[in-house]
Amino acid sequence: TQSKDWWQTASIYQIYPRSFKDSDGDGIGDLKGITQMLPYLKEIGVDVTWLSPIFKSPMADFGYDISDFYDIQPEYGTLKDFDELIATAKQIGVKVLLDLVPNHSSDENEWFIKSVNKEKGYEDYYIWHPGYPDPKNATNRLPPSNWVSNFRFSAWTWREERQEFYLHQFHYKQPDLNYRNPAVVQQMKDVITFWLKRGIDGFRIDTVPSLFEIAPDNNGNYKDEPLTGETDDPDDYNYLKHIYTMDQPETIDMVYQWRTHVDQFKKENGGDTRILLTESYSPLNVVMQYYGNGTNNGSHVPFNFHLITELNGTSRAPDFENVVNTWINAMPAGSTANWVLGNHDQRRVASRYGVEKIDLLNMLLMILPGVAVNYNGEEIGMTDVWISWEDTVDPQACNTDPEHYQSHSRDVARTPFQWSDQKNAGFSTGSHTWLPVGPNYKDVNVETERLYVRSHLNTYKRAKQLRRFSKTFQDGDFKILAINEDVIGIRRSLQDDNTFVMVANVGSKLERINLLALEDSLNLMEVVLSTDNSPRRIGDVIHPLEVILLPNEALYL
Ligand code: TEU
Repeated sequence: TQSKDWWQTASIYQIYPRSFKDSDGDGIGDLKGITQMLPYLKEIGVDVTWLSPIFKSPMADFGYDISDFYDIQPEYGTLKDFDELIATAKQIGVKVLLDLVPNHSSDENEWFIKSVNKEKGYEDYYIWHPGYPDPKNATNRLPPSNWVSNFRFSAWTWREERQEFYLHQFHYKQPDLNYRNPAVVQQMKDVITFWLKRGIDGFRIDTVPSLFEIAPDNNGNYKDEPLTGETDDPDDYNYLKHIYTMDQPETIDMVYQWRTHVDQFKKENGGDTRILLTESYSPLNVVMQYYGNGTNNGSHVPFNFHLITELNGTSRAPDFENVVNTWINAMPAGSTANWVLGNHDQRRVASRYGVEKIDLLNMLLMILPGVAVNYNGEEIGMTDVWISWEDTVDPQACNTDPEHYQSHSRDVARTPFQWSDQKNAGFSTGSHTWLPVGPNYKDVNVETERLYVRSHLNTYKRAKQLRRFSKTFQDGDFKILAINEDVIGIRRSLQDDNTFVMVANVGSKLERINLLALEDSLNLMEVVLSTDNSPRRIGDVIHPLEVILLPNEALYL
């Protein structure tokens, strides 16, 4: 088999910088903290990390509202700290991806301020519209359309100075850039070049489906979106079917242009392939177009969120098999699969599936073919942290009320990383952390889990090592062994190399399975890895005629 490019078997570890490691005691994570912890990434076998936004920002959406795309948020450090981070990462062999947030900027970005003031060249940098007179109130104006923001309320906000509304698909402090303006398209390419020159290996691209909205008609009017009927609350994002604000045809082409741009950068500057990861929760047929269309290449990794959106703790083995097959069968020929277990917008995987399934899931992630994507904390089994209304800072939750915020809050998965059983879980020496530390940090933390042979951390590490060093894990054929409703079976095999079988009991009762009935070629099998609840030890030999599995137990054989 042809050897794969570095990213095709990568497992990518997302760092949420604000919560990873605080080096200066202000209760907020920073770049020096990340640099200091790069050896930890190496220790657990991570060779690619994606950093959520580290750019200058008033933090209305914790960095997804950028006021200067060419500078670092002072709380996080300086460009010099960034260069040091990259230099250290290169030294120890960790690739670094940054978050590109092209859809919007902060309202405090100088581009927006210039646009508000209609400065030459910036008039159409954002999406402006005068709206309509209010028949009921002469001093009021009505917004251009019924469009709703992801974080509740109208997607249009009135700007007094300009006497016009601007569009924002997220917070009102995140005005949408206008991609029908070539100057904006060029500006974002310049941003890409700037960071590539500083030595990064690619980008995760934020909220791709919202890049373009439908253009106004010949009379300058925007179409209203139709109602879903799901809710009668017109401020709720789910009130509307987002057919004019999401996944417009121009968006796919923009991704292809960015791919050309990073490929061109490599041609001119050499080095390894720079990659693009795209974030979209769009329907499968749309996500597949991000890969490319045969003529144009697109995203290397159009995120596959199905492990998040389609499955949970009650899913049966055929549900898992279905999710895996669906993606693999839909992929264009020659592309690489990817699997995302969690991220900073979702409840923690240990809470979605139940913490007793964390090892099983990390093992599943590592044996699936293609790119694996983990969110920091999943390797130690961090769980959602309950946050009071008073402590809530996520704008998506703050825009609701004390009765409803919990189902909207993303704070629960963004609390400080749990390094040790010391003060603030070893995250910060400060007197206060920006979000509270999870109450289980005395047990669930890196230092403690290092000490036990059987811990989430050590299971993760070992699974990760197999992925890094085994040719079969990287290049082997992939086959699902349909066993029963409760047991997932996966086989990876490569000619002249080891065959690996994973069996995982996602059900709630003890299972006895006969692997020989499925694969007559299997001999006595050695346990290569087991979940922390397993009575099996690495090196135990078992007979494929009867493999016994406890609930939530998984084995690599
Ligand atoms: O999220 C985009 C996105 O699809 C959101 O609607 C997401 O599904 C929602 O937050 C889940 O509750 C990206 C970022 O990942 C998110 O953190 C940002 O808030 C958002 O873009 C705006 O930049």
